[in-house]
Amino acid sequence: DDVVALKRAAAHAAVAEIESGMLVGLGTGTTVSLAIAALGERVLAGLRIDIVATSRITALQARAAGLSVLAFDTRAGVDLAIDGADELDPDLRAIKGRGGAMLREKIVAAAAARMVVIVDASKEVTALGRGLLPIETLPFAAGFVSRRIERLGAAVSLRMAGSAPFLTDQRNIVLDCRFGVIGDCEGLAQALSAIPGMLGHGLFLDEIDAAYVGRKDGIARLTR
Ligand code: DER
Repeated sequence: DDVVALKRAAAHAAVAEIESGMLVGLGTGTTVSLAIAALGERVLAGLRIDIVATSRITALQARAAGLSVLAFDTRAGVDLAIDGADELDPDLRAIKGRGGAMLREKIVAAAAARMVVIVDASKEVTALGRGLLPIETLPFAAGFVSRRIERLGAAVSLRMAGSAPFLTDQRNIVLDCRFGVIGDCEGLAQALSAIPGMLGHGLFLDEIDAAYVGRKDGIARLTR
């Protein structure tokens, strides 16, 4: 349907930025999956790159597309990170984490010389907080961290996978937090980061350098 076409157009636009010799960090989600397919075609046509993946599923998809997947743990950075988002505001701040790989995505985004987000227009918001804000924490800390987040004003729900809690690749749990529209993003990010056991939150306030947005009237390229 046309959302997939919008995602695909944004994905292709970002993949066009990639040059031979780059180490590219790939996020996780359906838009990144479309970027992986586009990247596979460019590699077949002679592009020489290596990638690092932010999740097992992304690594599998990348290998299946014929890409060279390297381990991230031996590296300090990547040249370019390409990732999706759940919400993107006009200042290129985002909420991420619905795909369950946000902790690794935030590390790779921070390690990237340049981070580009690819979204369809449905992800554009005027202010962050329309949907849920994911938090990754240890199973051990579920009750403690939930209570601390509730005290910050959110309704907190443990993300489930069927009848059991969803587990990330790190075998941690995800708390989906509903704050409502967030007035002070920086303040909330600092308050969340101060909670012991809060391993990662979905507020990406500084990481994103550019975004390709698939809109019905074409691709918008937003930069800071
Ligand atoms: O978790 C994330 O932030 C992912 O990037 C994901 O939510 C992006 O969504 P998509 O499947 O629509 O690309």
